[in-house]
Amino acid sequence: MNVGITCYPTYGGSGIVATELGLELAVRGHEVHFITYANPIRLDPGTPRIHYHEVEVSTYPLFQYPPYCLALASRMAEVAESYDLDILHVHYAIPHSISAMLAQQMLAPTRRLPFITTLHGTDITLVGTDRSYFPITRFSIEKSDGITSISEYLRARTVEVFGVASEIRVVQNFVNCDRYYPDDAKTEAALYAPAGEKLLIHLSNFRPVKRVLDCVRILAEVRKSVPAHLLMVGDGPDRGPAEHLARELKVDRHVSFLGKQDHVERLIRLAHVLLMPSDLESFGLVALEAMACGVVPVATRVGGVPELITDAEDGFLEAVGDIAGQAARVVTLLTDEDRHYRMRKAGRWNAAERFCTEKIIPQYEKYYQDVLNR
Ligand code: GMT
Repeated sequence: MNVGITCYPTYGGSGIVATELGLELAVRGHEVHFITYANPIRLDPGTPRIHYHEVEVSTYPLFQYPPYCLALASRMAEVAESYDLDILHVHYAIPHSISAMLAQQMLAPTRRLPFITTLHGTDITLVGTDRSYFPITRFSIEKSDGITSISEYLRARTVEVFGVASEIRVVQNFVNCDRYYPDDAKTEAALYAPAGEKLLIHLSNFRPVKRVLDCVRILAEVRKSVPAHLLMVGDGPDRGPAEHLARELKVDRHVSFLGKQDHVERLIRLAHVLLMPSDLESFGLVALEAMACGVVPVATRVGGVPELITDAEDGFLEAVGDIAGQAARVVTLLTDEDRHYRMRKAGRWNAAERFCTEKIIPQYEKYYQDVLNR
């Protein structure tokens, strides 16, 4: 199949899923064309059967807001025609599905170009419910030839909020278990924890929904009973406030802010526990990546997270903002080796059995075929 993929190419779960999906499809023999404004972060354009088409957005003095959506639509139509695309798969509803719809209409006189929209979360829960984007988000969903969502929670929420009547196929997030694997010896952990402290890790885009300040508060609480060090991976608006809070709580020596990192799997497997204290997660890809690496997540009981983590079996789920509760779970994991061992094994098993690429990618391939056959 010739598949066109559009996503946000910078750091963020939806772009990561789109990129990893494209790479996996290419391994399975499909020709994959990324149509984005920059090279997606985890994409090596030298990979066989992977093609990258940059969307250039020209600016003119009249354009206070350069019309990216239109430039993208033009490029999608051009690529679809030149490379005989069978299908477009866009990740994140706004504005990608509107551009796909325009490209489809541009080509309608000569060829069919169905498009699938994958909903990732904030496109529905935050952006989509913003009054100015609500009608266009609903319209973009209704006009898609196929819709997938990354969790049952997000499917139900989309139906509830937008009253969408079309089928939404749930295709959950996935992880490549050959790249995300445990390192029980944690050989390089000493780089960050020279005195043998236990390592906690948090990875995100540091947006308010991630509650990164809670990570610092949890560390301060944990350190009252166990020596621990926190790795903060990623960047975004709440990084400054988190650094400030670490100084205020006098734990700044015990937190490393590492910024954006390309090979997160190398860092995740060094840690004992992952912190994901989010206000909302439609799935929580990073918790899945951690589980594949044998790192136990302590997360909040929100959105689609319970579809991934079974409380007290392969991770812990606590209430949003309950610092004492989350810190207590971390302390249990850092002090009870047997428990930690059982839970990290259960997490790896869950990741490999239910969410590995071999299980999930065929679901996308099948869905492409279903949409093409309609
Ligand atoms: O908030 C993020 O982590 C970024 C966001 C995105 O769309 O880039 O992530 C969403 O998509 C991920 C991949 O499908 C999901 O695993 C995340 O749970 C989801 N984030 C939220 O729902 C807040």
